[in-house]
Amino acid sequence: MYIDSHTLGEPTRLVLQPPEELRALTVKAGARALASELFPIARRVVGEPRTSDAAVGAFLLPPQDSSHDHAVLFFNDVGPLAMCVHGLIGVMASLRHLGNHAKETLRFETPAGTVHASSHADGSITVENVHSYCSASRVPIITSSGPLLGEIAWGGNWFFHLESPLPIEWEDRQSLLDLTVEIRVALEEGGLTGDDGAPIDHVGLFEKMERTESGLATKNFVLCPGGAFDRSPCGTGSSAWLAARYAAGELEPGEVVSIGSMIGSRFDGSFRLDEAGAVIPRIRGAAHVVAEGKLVAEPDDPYLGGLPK
Ligand code: PYC
Repeated sequence: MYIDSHTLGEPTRLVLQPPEELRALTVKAGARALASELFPIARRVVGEPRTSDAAVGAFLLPPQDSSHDHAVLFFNDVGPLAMCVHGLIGVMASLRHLGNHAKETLRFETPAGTVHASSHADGSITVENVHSYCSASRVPIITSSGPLLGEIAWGGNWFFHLESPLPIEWEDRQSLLDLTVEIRVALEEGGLTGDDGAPIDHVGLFEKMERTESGLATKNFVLCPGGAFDRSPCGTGSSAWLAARYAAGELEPGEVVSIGSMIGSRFDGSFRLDEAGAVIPRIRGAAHVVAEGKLVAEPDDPYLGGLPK
């Protein structure tokens, strides 16, 4: 059985009976398996023609460490994601839909580390994400629009972020997509990676943060690994960006930034510092359940493994 939801426009498909092979594995080993031998199973859950290219899948598993309520493995149509904030907000809304109201805050194992998600009385959900940080700033990159400077940051996935040279508007989505794809190719060709040598598979363009009487605000466009853009303001991307703004001296713990997406939906993003001074982002948003269903795999379906990427 699966439950489909969207978090501020970005779809999540939660699969309640994950493949047996995943149940015995740690989340890190499960993510590795989803990147290799179990990838065809992931492709039967997300991506065209079964769902939209933008959808993120989630397998809910028993935790290995019993101090957690669940383990969760996120993936998209090209492989696993170490963490997904919009996905976790969707999982929380789906659990609520199933009648899981027992605890306000749930603790999840993810390949990126432990995260918490809390339901609020107004229906919104806050994810307290993994320690996020900026690993390099003012990184030059050459594009057909000229040289640009960006930052490499971790928010549960690796991001290259830069101030957008283009307006972040729905009508400009093709130009934004072209530019971010070009940047990702330049990152690959330039051998730029995350600290652990992992590919920087997300690219985010952000509007310069505004400080007005009504508060702090920005807006982003985020290219996801499969080539779709995030319809939500990308929670792991927002986490990485918040950590980078703190590192740049532009933001203080507890300040709330309204972070907008391409479609006008908004997360509230803030962070606290832990005992070691590390940035722990908090992303608040809302999700809606849109469908329940059962996946069927007909052996003669030529597109069981999805459409070519
Ligand atoms: O919200 O973290 C997120 C996310 C990652 C990829 C798509 N959404």
